[in-house]
Amino acid sequence: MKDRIDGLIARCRGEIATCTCVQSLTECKVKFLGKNGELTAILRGMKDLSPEDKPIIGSLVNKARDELANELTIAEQSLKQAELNSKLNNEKVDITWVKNTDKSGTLHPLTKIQNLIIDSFVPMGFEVLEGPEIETEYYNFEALNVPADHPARDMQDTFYITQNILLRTHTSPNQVRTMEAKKPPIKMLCPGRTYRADYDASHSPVFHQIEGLVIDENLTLCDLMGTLECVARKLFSADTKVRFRPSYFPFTEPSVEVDVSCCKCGGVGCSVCKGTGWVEILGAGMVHPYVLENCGIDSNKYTGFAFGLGVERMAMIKYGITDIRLFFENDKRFLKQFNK
Ligand code: FA5
Repeated sequence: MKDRIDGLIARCRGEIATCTCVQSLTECKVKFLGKNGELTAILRGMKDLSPEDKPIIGSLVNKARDELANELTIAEQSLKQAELNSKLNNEKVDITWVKNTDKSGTLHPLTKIQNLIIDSFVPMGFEVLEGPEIETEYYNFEALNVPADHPARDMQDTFYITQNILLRTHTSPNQVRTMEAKKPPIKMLCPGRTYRADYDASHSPVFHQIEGLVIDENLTLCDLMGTLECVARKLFSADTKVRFRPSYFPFTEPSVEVDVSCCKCGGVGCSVCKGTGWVEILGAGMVHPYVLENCGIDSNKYTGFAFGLGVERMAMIKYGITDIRLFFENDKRFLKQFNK
């Protein structure tokens, strides 16, 4: 019996040594130590041994089982480690790898139009500045000659944060901030996001404006008209007609609204221009003397003009888009069209 046990141990060790994966090791364990394994069969046969042999063989079988179980566990651990090492080597991830899909991002059409507008003004000597989107009532209204009870406040439906803090309804507060910070001559452009409680096909609660301000001696309405005509022709086409309509803004006097001939229909009338042949692009005017004085600028010495231009409106006219909401839906099929 002892020889049988020694033979079993030797065979089991031989098989352990040839196992190359955890699966074959498990099969080896079942074959020798399992419920129907060879060592269990020897244990079962012990009932036929003499009373003297029983404890001797029993101890040999137990010793063989403990030793083989231990060797199987050690072999299993080292095979598992080897399998893990090979997996780690074969499944390396190169986090610096970039897939070349030719699907690089592009500028949003509104960013493109904004850049185009800025590029039309910069050669004329305008510097580009920025201002806060969260404003005080003072900068958004009061300093611009719109006191608390002024009916003009109803022209711009305002998102208030507190009683005195609001989301700016236009970029005009930057006129005041610039005039407070700089001495004339001033020639600035301020692009930025603006907010109003508006929502329909041509009004969005978030939209973009570009403010322009020029302050110097002897400026007149003709300087304003010439500047805007020149830019409108650069942005649309050389034969674009520009129309100035009298208007009202509390912070400019006189005030105008500026229309350009519809570039979709050439002025005949279509859905973009609502059949009129004209589309409004901005509000403008000569800076009101009260505003100059509010900012510490001598209104007897200096005059100036300002304008506020709607970026979405410009993009709609240029691309013939009839619903402003398309700009904000992030539908790639829409955005892709401007990627040429
Ligand atoms: C103003 O906001 C004045 N601050 C403009 C100005 C500046 C006048 C300097 C004089 C001197 P108005 O409310 O008209 O004006 O807006 C200017 C432009 O912003 C409009 O012509 C339009 O193109 C755009 N706009 C206004 N509201 C919205 C809106 N809800 N969605 C999209 N565009 C809008």
